[in-house]
Amino acid sequence: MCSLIAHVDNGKVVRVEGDPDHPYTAGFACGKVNRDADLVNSPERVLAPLKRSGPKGSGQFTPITWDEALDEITTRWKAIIQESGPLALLGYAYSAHQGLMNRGLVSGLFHRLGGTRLLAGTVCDTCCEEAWNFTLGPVGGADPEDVVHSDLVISWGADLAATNLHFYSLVEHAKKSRGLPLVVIDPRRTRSAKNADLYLPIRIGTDAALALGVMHILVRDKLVDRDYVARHTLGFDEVERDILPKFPPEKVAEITGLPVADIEKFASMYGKAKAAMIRLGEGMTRLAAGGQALRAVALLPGVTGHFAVKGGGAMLLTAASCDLNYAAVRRPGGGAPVTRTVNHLRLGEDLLNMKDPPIRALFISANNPAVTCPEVHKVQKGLSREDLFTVVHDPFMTDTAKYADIVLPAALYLETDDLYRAYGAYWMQWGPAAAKPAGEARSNFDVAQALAGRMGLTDRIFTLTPQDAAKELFKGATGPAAEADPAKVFAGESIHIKHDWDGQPFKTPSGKLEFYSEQLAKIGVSPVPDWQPDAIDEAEAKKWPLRLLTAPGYFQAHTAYSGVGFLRNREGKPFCILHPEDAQKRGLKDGDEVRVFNDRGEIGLMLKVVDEVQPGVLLVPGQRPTGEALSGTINMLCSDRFTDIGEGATYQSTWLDIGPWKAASRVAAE
Ligand SMILES: Nc1nc2c(c(=O)[nH]1)N[C@H]1C(S)=C(S)[C@@H](COP(=O)(O)OP(=O)(O)OC[C@H]3O[C@@H](n4cnc5c(=O)[nH]c(N)nc54)[C@H](O)[C@@H]3O)O[C@H]1N2
Ligand SMILES: Nc1nc2c(c(=O)[nH]1)N[C@H]1C(S)=C(S)[C@@H](COP(=O)(O)OP(=O)(O)OC[C@H]3O[C@@H](n4cnc5c(=O)[nH]c(N)nc54)[C@H](O)[C@@H]3O)O[C@H]1N2
Ligand SMILES: [Mo]
Repeated sequence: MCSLIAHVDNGKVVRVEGDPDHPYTAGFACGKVNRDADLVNSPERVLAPLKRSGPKGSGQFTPITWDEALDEITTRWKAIIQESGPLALLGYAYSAHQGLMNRGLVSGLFHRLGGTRLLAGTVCDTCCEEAWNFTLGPVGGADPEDVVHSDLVISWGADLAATNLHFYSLVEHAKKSRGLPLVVIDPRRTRSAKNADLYLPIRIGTDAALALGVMHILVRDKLVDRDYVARHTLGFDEVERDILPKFPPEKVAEITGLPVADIEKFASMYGKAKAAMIRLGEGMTRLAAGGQALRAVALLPGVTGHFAVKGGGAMLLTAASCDLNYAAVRRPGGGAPVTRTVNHLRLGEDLLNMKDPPIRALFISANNPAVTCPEVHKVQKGLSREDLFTVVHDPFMTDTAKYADIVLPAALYLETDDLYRAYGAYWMQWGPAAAKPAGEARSNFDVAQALAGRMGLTDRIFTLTPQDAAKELFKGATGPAAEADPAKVFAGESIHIKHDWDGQPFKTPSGKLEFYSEQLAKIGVSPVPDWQPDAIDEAEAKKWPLRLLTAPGYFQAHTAYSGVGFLRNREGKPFCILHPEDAQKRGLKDGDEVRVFNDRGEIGLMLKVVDEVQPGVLLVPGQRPTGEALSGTINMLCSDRFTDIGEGATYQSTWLDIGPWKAASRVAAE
């Protein structure tokens, strides 16, 4: 998360830039955030509350006042609670507003109402996060700014140029000034890969095999730090004895599709480095065995002892090391009321099939599941239920909002006061509103408080200003976050929140890096890292010739920037990327309109033919709204199956095929 400066003229945000005085943001922002003035001022924003006036999904609405909207919502909720109990309510709120108040208090509202609880984040990072927690415990990884001390950087399934520009810029600088080598491991030849000293175009879903193959070579070549292993890790002996013999270089080459020479080269670079930093991305975990992949890679610095060295180790996320008293906002009233859960990625399934009681009232905030959730056909069907009362709070008329009974206009982050703590770096900062909300838009925080008041909730948190509410987070905070001086924070100072560095800490049950995890054994997952083909994946692969690769768009992050015409055009009409060999086989060429299909349905996209991916892979960057594509959206083809760890999304366990678009229209016409 970046530290930004918003320039304001006459009450209007006219320009947004990276703060030049911030050590990590260093005066620049990415291509998307640079356009955030266009986002707040977008002519496409919803400016007043709306009530549905046509069939669900039609997008026909008439404006109403806030009082009418809030009264209708709370009257309906009270009636539903009376008839079916609070479990008939679901607050489906996510992270588009990264502020701790505007994200947290919406959850706090539904917690306090005793609604069905959302297991949030399974669409994104629960698989990688839980796999990390089983391995290192709930702690942040290496400080990205310590890369100045690294002698090797590995971008493992992270497209740095797209999603981590500030880290990438430090890497590029070190590359130029002192020849810091960069290794990129990614099925897509990303922008970062083009700049790498070694690029490994790994087969999707085989990262665990590569990591175990590297360990095999480290053992063979006596590059294991036996002292570190003995003192700080648990279970390496078992891995060495039972698992590593299965992964000699030739076998790993067969599994991963990489040449033996490159595997040897990579292992040797890694084993000989003194401070290698692995930047882990989430992409490799969004498939059936994603958790094991993350674990195997995150264990590598334990074999070489790089976890003990400044500039070495691994970094997935950092937020777990910021122990604020989040419960003050997210769980007012304390404890967990009797509840049940809906998994974030199973919205469609649960809207259709949950019983006793069924979900009857749905509040969606800062989330666009009709595009970003797998099994979109099910999501659409669930949202179309006539007996479901849906409220959507969003700055834009999204695909999801079109299904709402009531749409509430949301303020954007530049229009709200909030406290931010980064999740890709160790910084915290207060971000005051730069402008008044557009039209009648109101913030998530504000709406949660208004609804709480009308529902008769009297907890203090629902009456505080955002700043006073944020102060509650520091009461009962622990660790470095507790040392932050709230006075400085609220004066706008950026606070660095990392401990003085003394090697990567581990917060597992053993207090060590767990090659062997008893906790995993208990839930029936292999307690040691391993790679095996997945039976369902293999069956799908026999039916369909192509595997889906999903990666971030450079100018569109999910759908949050689809309200900015400039960025939409820069990204271009929703497209997919196919290797020339696969295109030729099907008589397809660059620029064609194509039909992408599997058992779940078909969508229409533009085709780019480039060798950015290997044969057998179809890359669809980002998730784009249905109105922008030729037809449909990629998640119509993705299943809602869970990952091995963390019940996360498996977008990349999707197989499909591609053909000319005309054929599809002909079939439809017949
Ligand atoms: N520009 C931009 N920035 C974003 C976002 C965006 O959509 N656009 N989204 C934001 C969000 S919500 C998130 S969670 C983060 C995610 O940020 P990242 O973790 O960096 O992104 P991922 O989507 O996980 O994809 C990273 C890379 O993983 C690769 N990958 C896919 N499968 C595999 C595999 O099996 N093995 C390996 N080694 N690599 C694989 C993809 O090709 C891709 O290049 O980014 C955030 N920032
Ligand atoms: N196929 C496939 N699907 C994926 C992924 C993938 O890699 N492949 N990635 C997954 C990942 S990592 C994630 S995180 C999810 C993201 O999925 P979503 O959470 O649905 O993300 P967005 O599409 O950005 O939708 C956020 C919505 O919030 C709105 N918004 C912005 N600011 C505010 C605010 O302050 N308040 C309110 N109320 N609304 C606001 C935006 O207008 C937008 O409509 O998608 C997941 N879906
Ligand atoms: Mo995400």
